[in-house]
Amino acid sequence: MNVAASTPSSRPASEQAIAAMLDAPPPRYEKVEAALSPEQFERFADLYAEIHRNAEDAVAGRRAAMHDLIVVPERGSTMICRTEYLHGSSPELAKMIDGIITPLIARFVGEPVCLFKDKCNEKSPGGGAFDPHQDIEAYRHFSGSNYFTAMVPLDPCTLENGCLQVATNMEAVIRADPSAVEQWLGIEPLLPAGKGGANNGVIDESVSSRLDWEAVPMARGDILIFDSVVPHYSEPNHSPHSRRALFLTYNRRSEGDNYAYYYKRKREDAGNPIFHVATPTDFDGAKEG
Ligand SMILES: O=C(O)CCC(=O)C(=O)O
Ligand SMILES: [Fe+2]
Repeated sequence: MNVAASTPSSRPASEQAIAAMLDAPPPRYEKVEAALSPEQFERFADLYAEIHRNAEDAVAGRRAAMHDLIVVPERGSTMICRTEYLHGSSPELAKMIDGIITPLIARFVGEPVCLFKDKCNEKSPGGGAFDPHQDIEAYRHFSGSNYFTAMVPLDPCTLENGCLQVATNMEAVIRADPSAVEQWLGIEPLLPAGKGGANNGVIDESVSSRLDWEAVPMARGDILIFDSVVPHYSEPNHSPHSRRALFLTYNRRSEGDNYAYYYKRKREDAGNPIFHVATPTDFDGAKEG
């Protein structure tokens, strides 16, 4: 991947712009309770159940996955831990995403947005922990300066099954100790993190230990919007049931429509560490993201 030098996020920001951001950080996450009506929630759940059945058939070799759906099984098993390219695979789900999720993200960002990537993390019992990371680590090689994700749980997210935990004090930590930032991507801070291998993208303990974390339990119909800079992690699923959640990630429309390009690059170069950030399954010895 050879596009980093030309991305907007690689241009340096002025010290004043960085100081202004640290003084008045943008809202980096927002939980919208009951964002979906019960009918809308059921429709998302039914459409995803169909995708899941198709993914199971593909893993069992009964048929090819529909429309280039990406299916990631647990290592050494036929259990599915993640599916991707949902919008590209299911016109019905695409309609729901475009009609309901895209306007929510555009309101949060304050301008029109484009879908960048999408997936469902199925988070099986006993597994699925994500170490502390910033999603921008995986996306900064593309043209967006920031990215915004809607987490749409298909099962309630609880402390027991590994709900998301988000950092609440990143800017305060940086103000107290500017050396906590490894690199500025425009005005966005990239924290020091593992490079390559199993810890790729995992925020160094020296910084993550100073972050305060807020657990975000969620009910059916709630949506969590979070940007790609806010550090987050999740614990393993200690419940006996899967914790499925859709993650629909957008960038500002003014920064390009990269969904097709992202998946083209990912399919061509699936072993590249930029696609494997702080995530719980193995792929060619690296983690799969
Ligand atoms: O599924 C989770 O609990 C966290 C997912 C996440 O942070 C990611 O996929 O980047
Ligand atoms: Fe993440």
